[in-house]
Amino acid sequence: MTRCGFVAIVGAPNAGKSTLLNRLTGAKLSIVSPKAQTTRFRVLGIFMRAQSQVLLVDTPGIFRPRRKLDRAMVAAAWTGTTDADVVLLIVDARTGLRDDVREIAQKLAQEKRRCWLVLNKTDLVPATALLPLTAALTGLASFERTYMISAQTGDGTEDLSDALAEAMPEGPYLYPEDDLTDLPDRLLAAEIVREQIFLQTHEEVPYAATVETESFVERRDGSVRIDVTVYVSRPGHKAILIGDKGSRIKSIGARARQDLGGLLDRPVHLFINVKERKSWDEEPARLRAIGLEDPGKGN
Ligand SMILES: Nc1nc2c(ncn2[C@@H]2O[C@H](COP(=O)(O)OP(=O)(O)OP(=O)(O)O)[C@@H](O)[C@H]2O)c(=O)[nH]1
Ligand SMILES: [Mg+2]
Repeated sequence: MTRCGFVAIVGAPNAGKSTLLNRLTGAKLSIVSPKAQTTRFRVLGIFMRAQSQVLLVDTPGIFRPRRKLDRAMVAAAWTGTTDADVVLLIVDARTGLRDDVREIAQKLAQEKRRCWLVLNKTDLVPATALLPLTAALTGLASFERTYMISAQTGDGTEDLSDALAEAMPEGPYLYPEDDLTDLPDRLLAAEIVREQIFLQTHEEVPYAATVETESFVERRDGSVRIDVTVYVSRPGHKAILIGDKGSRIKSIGARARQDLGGLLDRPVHLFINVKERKSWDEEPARLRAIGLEDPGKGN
């Protein structure tokens, strides 16, 4: 008898959710950066273990949203939990029990979700700090289980994946056994460019940018030509992204091309066009392009 189920990974921004998804699947499916609010939409990652297919859903960090884009991101995070058989609440053990973590735990408790607590980044804190943090968190919601891991080093993650595989309900596999994600290559390409923008620019610049793949053409020689557009919402950001004599955009393109070549397993020709587009983050079409739903009018 096979097992198959959904596991949602939720938590505050920067807790290490995407790092965990990549670790458990053994593939780089979701982009990671040291900056908060890197992930903008749900990313599915699939792993197989002992007759069990685990469908992991990485979600955007949950925070108090302001822009329409932010509201759509947080809505996507909560939607990610609705079909989940298990919700993993990931908490950064170094930053500990902040108000945002408290609010998320309380909301999960209210919704009576089957929830496991995962303390992450244990490589950054002394072991003695973990028990008091666990105690404080377990007072907020009833977690079925608690894991202490480092998504970065892999410490403790094997136990977690064994337990997830066992916890999945009986049923047929929903995806072919060697699938890793349902993310289309076009979206992956845009995300890899956005990851470099998060890694190579600062302050508001990465938050005021979005990336869309305009064309993705396989060539007869086995390579692929990818054209992407970066939209920036603020005047001045275009110049920052392009950099002195084009140096910044060249460096973003070079790293992204290298990563994409590895992920797609073939040579990549990448062309990046930067356009200024005021208020793209309020435009339903721009949100839809990255798989988000328009959250409607709000505060
Ligand atoms: N030292 C250490 N760093 C980690 C660990 N897990 C994640 N990180 C780092 O924490 C930062 C945030 O990781 P992400 O995986 O992007 O976090 P996230 O929760 O997906 O963040 P958002 O998508 O912004 O909500 C990155 O710099 C990671 O390299 C860990 O176990 N140990
Ligand atoms: Mg993320």
